[in-house]
Parts: sequence; C-alpha cells; structure tokens
Amino acid sequence: MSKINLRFLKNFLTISVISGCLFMIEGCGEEDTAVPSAGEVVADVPASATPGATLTFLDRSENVATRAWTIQDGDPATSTNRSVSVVFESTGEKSVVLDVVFENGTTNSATYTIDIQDLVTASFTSVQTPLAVINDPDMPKNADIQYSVEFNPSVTGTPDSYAWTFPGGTPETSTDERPVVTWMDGDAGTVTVSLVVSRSSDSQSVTFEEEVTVGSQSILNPLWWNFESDTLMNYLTWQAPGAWDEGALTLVDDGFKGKAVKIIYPGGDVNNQWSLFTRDITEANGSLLPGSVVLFSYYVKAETNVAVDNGFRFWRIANHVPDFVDLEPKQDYKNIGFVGPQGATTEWQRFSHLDTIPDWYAGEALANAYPHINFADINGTGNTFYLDEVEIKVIQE
Ligand SMILES: [Ca+2]
Repeated sequence: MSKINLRFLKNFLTISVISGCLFMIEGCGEEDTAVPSAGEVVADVPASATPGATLTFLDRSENVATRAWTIQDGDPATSTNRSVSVVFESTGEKSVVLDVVFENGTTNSATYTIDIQDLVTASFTSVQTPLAVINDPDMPKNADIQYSVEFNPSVTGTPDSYAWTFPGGTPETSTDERPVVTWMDGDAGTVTVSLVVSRSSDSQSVTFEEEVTVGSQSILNPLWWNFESDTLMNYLTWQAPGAWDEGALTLVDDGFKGKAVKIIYPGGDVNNQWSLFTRDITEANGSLLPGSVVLFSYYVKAETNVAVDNGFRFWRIANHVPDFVDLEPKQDYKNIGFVGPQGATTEWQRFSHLDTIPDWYAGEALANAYPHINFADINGTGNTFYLDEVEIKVIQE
C-alpha cells in the first residue's frame, strides 16, 4: 500500500471523527473518548473478555502515518489497521502493543493488558449418605434419619468465592467450596439449593439453583397416607364388626402438615381396637425388598394425654397378599417392627422405627407392604387421636 493511500485513509478517518463531534457536540462531550493530544497513542482495548469472542480494538490516535498492533495470542497477532477485529482462544492476561509513527516522524507506543477469562458458570452435583440417629433414649425404637449431603460444584471461569443456601439444612448457608450439609428426615424432601459463584477480578457472578431431593420418597401412596385428599380415602379396621363407626374417621385441616385424619376411639370394651390399615387397597401400598432397611414414621397427637402404658397399642409394617387381593404371588401374613404400647400427648409427636426387611418369601419382594396403626386404651378410656404423614422410606436397598 502506498504512502498516499495511507495518508488518505488517515485523513478520512480523522475527518469522520471530527465531523461526528461537530454534529453531536453533546454526545461527544459525554463519551469517555477525549481527543488525544498530539503525539499521544490512544486506543480502545477492552480490559477483559472471554475466549472466542470477537473484539474490536480501535486506534484513536491522530495524525498517524503508520501503526503496528502486536497482539499476544491474538488472531490476528499483528495488524496495521486502525480498527482490528481480534479473537483470543486461550485464557490469561494478554499484552496488546500499539506502535505508532506520526506524520511528523515521531513515534510513540502504548501497551494494554486484556484479561481473557472463561465466563463464570456453575452447576453442582450432590451425594447423600443416610445415617440413623436414635433420638429418644426413653423410646429406643424411635429413630430418625440424618441425611448427610456432600455438594460438589462444577464451575468454569475460576471463580474465587462460593455462597450456598440450603433451606432446612445444617448449616443453612456456607461459603465452602464443597460443603457437607445435613438434613433430618422431617426437614428432608425437595429443597431448592442455590449456589452463587463470583470472580473478584472482574466482579462476574452467576447464580445456579437446583431442586435437590434429600432423603427417600415414601413407598406409600400419599393419597391414603398424607391425608391431603379432598375426601376421606378408604381404610380398613379390625374393629368389630369390621367397619368404622359412622363419623369415627374424618379429615381435619390442622394436621402436622396440611390435613390429618381424626380418629374418635369410643373406648368401652378394652378389646375394641381401632386399627387403620390398607391391606386390601394395593394402590395405597408398596413393595419392599428383603435385606433393605426401612424407616417407618408418622405423627400422632391425642385430644387427652394418654400414658405410655395405656396408649395406642401398636404400630407395625405388615405384608399380606391374601387370595382375594388381586396381586401375585400370594404371600402369607407377616409383620415387622411390632411396637407398642405408646402414649400420646396433645402436641404432635413423631413416632418411628427402623427395621431390616426379612427374607420371608425366598428372595421375593414383599409385594403388599402397608402400615398398620392400632388406636386403643388399655383401660378402655375413650379418646380422640389425630394421625398424619405416615411414611415408609427405604433408607438402604
Ligand atoms: Ca397431611
């Protein structure tokens, strides 16, 4: 390219810039693009960028005869153009040198540093370990499960700070890179964990949120056992003559969570026991593999305090596929974790126990496992009980 052409280009660009200012005086004054003084090298080079992005470097020096850009790791690595489009593929701090020869023969140069960094992104995975906790020494079978969950972030852009939020967990917040958080079974379930990662060098920050299921889902159908239906589901009783008294079972709103079932135990005959179970309602029940460890839990309160020895008589996980139940194979009646008696108070209390499922059916799963909770009073005193959130969770396969 001839010197004349370069001069023409230079003059044209200079005039364009000046013309722009003349016609938009206010706009020029507000921009951070002061007119360079004579002999000064001034260029627009961004301070930071991401790999693969197309960047524009602009030489704003005036009265330039020739120039040379030297761009470390850039594509292109050199240019003599006033405006140059550059892409960096690698990360790190890159130097950009602009050497200028002015029309009057003087030279000057400026060096810029551009920090090429990956975008900050974040996601995470988690691994949970259930740990049994016996939380009531007076009731040794009253167990809870603590889920210990380790969170492992996956990030790009080398962030240098982490801010986690764990609803219902301990701790509820953390700035550790790989926090370990625990939830008790009652606080477990689906929780929305959020992670904010930040990079101090350019104040980039990104938030990642994900629903994490802590703990196991109950094998029972919640329609029957969380009592959240609009109408009372069908339950079986062993109270003679085999049906609930009219009005003995109703749904109430003030459950432990949402609705609960209210059970009016009439008392009288001490053999008059009110058992709530779902043996013949297979869609309410679940399947359990031999050798698995299960946590059976539920919440009870009573209208009148009842002592331990007088209280509701037992609870258990039962399994039975009698001839008249439409499931195969037929399985004889078994029960697991026959516990009781136990008192109740006017406050909601959590009852639970852990059991290992025996191999009763030669390797076959328990095909029709259901809870069976028996309300009674040894003295035959009438009472009203409330039952909610009955769950059977597999803690270990
Ligand atoms: Ca409920």
